[in-house]
Amino acid sequence: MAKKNNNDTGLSRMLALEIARVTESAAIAAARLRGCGDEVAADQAAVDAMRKELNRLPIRGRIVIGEGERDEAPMLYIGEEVGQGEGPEVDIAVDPLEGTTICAKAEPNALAVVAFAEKGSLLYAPDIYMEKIAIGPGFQPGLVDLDAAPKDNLSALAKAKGVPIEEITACILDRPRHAKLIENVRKAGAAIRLIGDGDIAGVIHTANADETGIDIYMGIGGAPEGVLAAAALRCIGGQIQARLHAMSDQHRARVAEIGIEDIDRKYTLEDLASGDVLFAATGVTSGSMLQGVRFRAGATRTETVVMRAKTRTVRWIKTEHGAGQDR
Ligand code: VTB
Repeated sequence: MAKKNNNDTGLSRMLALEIARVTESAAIAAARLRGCGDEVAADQAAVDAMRKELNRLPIRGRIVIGEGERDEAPMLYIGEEVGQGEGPEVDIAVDPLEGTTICAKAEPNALAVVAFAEKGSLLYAPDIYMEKIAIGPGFQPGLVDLDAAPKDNLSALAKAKGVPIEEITACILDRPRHAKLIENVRKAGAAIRLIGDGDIAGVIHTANADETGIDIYMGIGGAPEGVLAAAALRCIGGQIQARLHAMSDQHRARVAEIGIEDIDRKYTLEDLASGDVLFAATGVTSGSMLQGVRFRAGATRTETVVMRAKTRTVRWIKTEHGAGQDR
């Protein structure tokens, strides 16, 4: 019998380990500047470190979700080619420092995040807002819906879980634009975990409600973050629905420019991220999902989660980076 070749479809298995170096490196660079009050410097350090590590990989990578357009972001801009220029073609979504503000204040849950996907399988989302609703795995498809009233979504979820609405917790970004949503969720009787930033983690938390205490993610956050969160859900299970949310004519023009014809389209999980996907996140500051970077004499410790859609493998990697490393 022919030997099974694990590399014949999807992404190379080797990348599942290599990808951890990419987020570890970005997280360490950002963590050196945590609590310094300088969001731009921490973000730049993460971008530089992530780009350096991506360029070491044996891939023909292309940034599809990045730091911005070429004219506004000199590094990891959309369309930039990374990697050594040989090997598989990989579409890459990056958020070198998810939660720049929380990192600047040394608050919990800042992450370095990246996703690798087969070419053409991530939504090329513009850098505008996106409405999102997400729940964990094990529920009937379509249980919650962006167009349903918050009360109806919460009661459907509570019923499916076999608990009263009062035992459901929704995660929502603490923003003035969510005033009505927050009011409606509270009126329905559910609890709200308000977060300052970091809706990638907010969505991922729904996949493990028993531990995180978060049953549902609701609200408007960044569209790039929506694609990255979907990449993670493809690996760990769960549902997400999303829709672009333009706040200005400039946003609408940007959507048209990148070839999206129907701005009101409701995206499913598979529309946001399909095929084989690898997702990695390293904690910059400690949070409910990952421990942050810890600097000790002689060694720096990181904690990373790496997930793969094809096999649904989830690896938790604790790394000690010795002092002698070439970084
Ligand atoms: C969210 C949040 C991110 O952007 O996506 C948010 O999760 C959306 O933008 O951490 P606003 O801050 O304008 O609400 C981030 O804060 C990253 O910038």
